[in-house]
Amino acid sequence: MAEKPVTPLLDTVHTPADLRAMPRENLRQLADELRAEMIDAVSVTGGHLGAGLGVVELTVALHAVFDTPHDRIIWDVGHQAYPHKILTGRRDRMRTLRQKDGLSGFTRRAESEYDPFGAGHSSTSISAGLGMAVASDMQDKPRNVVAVIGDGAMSAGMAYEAMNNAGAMDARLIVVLNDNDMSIAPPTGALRTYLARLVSGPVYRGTREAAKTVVSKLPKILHEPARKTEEFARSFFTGGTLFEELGFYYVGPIDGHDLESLLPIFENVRDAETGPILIHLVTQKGKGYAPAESSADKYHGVSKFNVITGAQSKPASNAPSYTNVFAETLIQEANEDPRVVAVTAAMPTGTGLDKFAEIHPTRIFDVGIAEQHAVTFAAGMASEGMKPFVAIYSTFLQRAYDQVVHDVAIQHLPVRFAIDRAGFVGADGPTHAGNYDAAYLGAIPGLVQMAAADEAELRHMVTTAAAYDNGPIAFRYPRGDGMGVDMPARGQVLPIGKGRIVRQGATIAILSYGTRLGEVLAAADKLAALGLNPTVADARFLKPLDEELIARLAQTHDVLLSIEEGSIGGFGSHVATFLASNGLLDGKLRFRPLMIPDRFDEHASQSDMYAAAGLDRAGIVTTALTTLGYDEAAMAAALGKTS
Ligand SMILES: Cc1ncc(C[n+]2csc(CCOP(=O)(O)OP(=O)(O)O)c2C)c(N)n1
Repeated sequence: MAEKPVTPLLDTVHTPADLRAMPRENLRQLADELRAEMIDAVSVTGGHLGAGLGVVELTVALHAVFDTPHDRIIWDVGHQAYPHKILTGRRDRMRTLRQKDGLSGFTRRAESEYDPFGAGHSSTSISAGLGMAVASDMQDKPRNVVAVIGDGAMSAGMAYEAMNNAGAMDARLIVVLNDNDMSIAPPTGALRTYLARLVSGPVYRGTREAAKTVVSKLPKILHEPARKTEEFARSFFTGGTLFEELGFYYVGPIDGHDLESLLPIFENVRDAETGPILIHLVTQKGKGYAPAESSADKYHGVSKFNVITGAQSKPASNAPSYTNVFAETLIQEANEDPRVVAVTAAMPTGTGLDKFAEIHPTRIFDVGIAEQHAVTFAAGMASEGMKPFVAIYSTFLQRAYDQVVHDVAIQHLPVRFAIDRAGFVGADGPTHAGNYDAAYLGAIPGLVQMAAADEAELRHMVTTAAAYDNGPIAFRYPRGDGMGVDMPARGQVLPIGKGRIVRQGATIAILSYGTRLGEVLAAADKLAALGLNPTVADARFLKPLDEELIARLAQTHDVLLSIEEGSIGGFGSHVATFLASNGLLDGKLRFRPLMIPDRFDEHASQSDMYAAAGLDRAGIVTTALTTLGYDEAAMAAALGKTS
């Protein structure tokens, strides 16, 4: 007789309550199925893989022991939450991850009641968890709050601000330190060494006998079951002094893939009446998937891939990425000037500085996830005559705003800001949007701001920044590949505050700031086919504005459009202020700024986002024609002629 097919356990888990009803001995198999499901889903969508693989057992154990969603689990960054999504009613949508209208790649309050706090940027979980724990106390709604934070995220100041606060309070907060000895790249810094020392201590290797000797040392405050749990006892043997000094009970280090350890420890911690507790788990990023385990970045972020071979698909492009052009040009500058140094906040690969490190290993500083420190550290170097380039994504530089103002700009220190991933970032969604840098930096006096129209311009801007010593200078460039333009062998120093005319026409002028220039030129072709031949200019600088150029465009055209890949408050706002303040809007000129709409855009492809924002060629043509006074019928007739 044929054997009855066995239903996978994962198929029976619709919510964590189903998992809690399961016999404990089934959880190992459930974890294996969860891991396989996650690999399969991410192979279809791409996304964050390694971090999620490393927390499969942790995710199962947390949902098995804690009463979610009443108990709160906060995933720091949120990129490791895919297994959590699968177990919390989102399995059927996993293959929509990071796509338009699909699941977010991070935790998100609007997406599920099991996501009590959204994230994307790192090191916020302990603060949020402490706030929740205090709120439940004040509202007399007892619940457990668990913050899961990685060793990489633990390098950020905010985590210590939160621990310092929590340790002095009696709040019932459980922090799980997920120590996989990886950030995106291998972590750097003294904390890493400290954690490694804890992990290599006698207890982690340790014997049952050693554990037993410390049972008597357990704090009385713990409930009786905890005293009997050998795993719990072991933890106190090792120490974890740093965390204890900060007022936490320290439990660990513990094998984070061993469900038989995790389950009783979480139970004990759940039932113990202590103040804040930190559980130190040792896990492996990419666990259980050979291609991930053996790769250098443990498959932190992947494109679609073949599950059998692990080979990732990359869209073909002949143009170099902006990131590579930045890195290559910075290497050229550093070859000639020993004062050029580079700073990254835990993103050596993402910023291209890993290439710089190959050539100039002593002149790159990976400071960990510590954007604030990165900026002030660079300010310190600049104050001593070095030429620091701080390469940070637009979204992460938000963290260091005060440092840019207070430590760099007020002191006129020549720190160079290389702002990568400026503009729409696509699949990462609103937490990672690079929309705001032009606006937030534009408010700062004396900070020179440039945006590259293409990869050749980026090369010139890196060279310009290297040569500029009069104060801070920033240049922004987008995610992705360049336009495929001819690359100059070496960058040229651009005149500060000067734009350029790219195409001379009449009636309509389009003033572009940054990489929308390509679309502007395509729109100009389309308008030319209608008998309108617009002037196209590349502003290059937001600050100082090329006032002479803008005044000329305003005085010699009927319509002036500005365009940028940034929010309100950015380039268009500066142009509008200049025009209005100088009476240039008092006559016949019609001015329209094109920018990213004032809303948080959900994740989608970059091209969908341009279209939705009206920043593609069709959107530019439509704005130009409506501003000229075309009504819908006239526009349809005109566009019909060209299509
Ligand atoms: C403020 C901030 N800077 C940089 C990043 C980019 N980033 C995302 S995950 C990550 C590494 C996190 O390492 P860890 O906390 O150890 O988690 P793991 O991926 O190893 O599980 C970094 C640097 C971020 N999300 N937030």
